[in-house]
Amino acid sequence: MTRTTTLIAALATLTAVSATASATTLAYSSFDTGDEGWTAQQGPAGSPYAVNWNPTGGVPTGNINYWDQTSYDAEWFSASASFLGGGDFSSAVNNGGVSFDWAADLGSAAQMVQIAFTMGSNQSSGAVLWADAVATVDGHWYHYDFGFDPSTTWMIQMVGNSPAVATASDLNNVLSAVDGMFITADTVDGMDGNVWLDNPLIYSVPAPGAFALFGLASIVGARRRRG
Ligand SMILES: [Ca+2]
Ligand SMILES: [Ca+2]
Repeated sequence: MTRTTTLIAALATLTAVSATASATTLAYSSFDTGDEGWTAQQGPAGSPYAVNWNPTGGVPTGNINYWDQTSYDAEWFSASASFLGGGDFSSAVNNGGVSFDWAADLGSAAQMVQIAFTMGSNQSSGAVLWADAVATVDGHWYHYDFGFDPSTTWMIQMVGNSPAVATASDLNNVLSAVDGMFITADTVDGMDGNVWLDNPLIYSVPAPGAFALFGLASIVGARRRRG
């Protein structure tokens, strides 16, 4: 029994190390010490509004919050320039995605939460790439994760064109030159709804390395030799 317990503990440690080592953070905001320059705005060219920073609450703590203050306009959380960095996230296409923790206290019966990326948003060659997920609206935190691959239906609209389902080539194109990232911050226009955001993350996941498997084999081998 002692041996089994020890082995399970070793496996748990190995799994934790493996998970930590395998995901590469390309962009991240914890909101643990401030709003990190995020705002809320009516899309790429819209007016920015300040968001509230909450030092407590969140996942596990520190988050930003937007309260819908304008009628008839939808607002999105808008990523800061420092979050976007150079704007090249193409290494995560077919190999990563974007995730965040999100909460809302007011919404429709089939509320959607949307994530959108813009490229060259003020140029004739610009594009918007977006995806939606059905949201749970009960004031509690939920985690949303959108893979940069066919597991998520990404839509694209190039300037002057109709929306279309995005191809891998489209994902590569936009995600190599991102100049804006937007997440739903207003669920019901003109009503007193609150939306909260924490842990926006763009990540890539390298193919599972042989190292973790090798380590596992070594542990099992060592146990067997001792037995
Ligand atoms: Ca946080
Ligand atoms: Ca509004």
